[in-house]
Amino acid sequence: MEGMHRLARAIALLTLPLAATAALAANERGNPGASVSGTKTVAGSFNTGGTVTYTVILNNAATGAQPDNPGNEFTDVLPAGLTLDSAVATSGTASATVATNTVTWNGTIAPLGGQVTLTISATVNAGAGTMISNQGTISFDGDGNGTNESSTVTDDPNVGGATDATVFTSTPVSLQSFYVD
Ligand SMILES: [Ca+2]
Ligand SMILES: [Ca+2]
Repeated sequence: MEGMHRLARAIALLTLPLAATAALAANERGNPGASVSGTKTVAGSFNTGGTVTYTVILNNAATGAQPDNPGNEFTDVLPAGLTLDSAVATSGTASATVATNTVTWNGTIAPLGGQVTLTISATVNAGAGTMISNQGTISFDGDGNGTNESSTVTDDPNVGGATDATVFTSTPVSLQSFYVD
């Protein structure tokens, strides 16, 4: 019996510090994780040769901050009917790689409703009547461990679903005055 007690105590002495160490590690990590979603709208001149502006708003609804982790937190490859001109952001770093028609963003987003707004400008190069559909990809750290393991896509808030692409149809140049009036 005495031997059993000693064994039990030895195991307890071994196990307790391990549990304490694990709890400490979780505390030190400290980030409960982010949950980032994004909306994307488009405005401008939809005729061939016209300039359109996409507004992307990234929002972090969770209690954990989104850190600037390895890799892009946002990526948007514009479709062939558009030529990328520029991209800017209200915080972090937006990059416009014209050669690949790709916008990327890196940065942090505060918890509980923190936002960053990206403004992307592009020129319509498709002929009239072309449906131009575009959706950005968001990468975020849902478990707060320093890597972006989670992803979602942007949503057009003017369309009913949760993750709708943002779509417009290019118009003939001659119709522009009609639409402006
Ligand atoms: Ca990053
Ligand atoms: Ca993670």
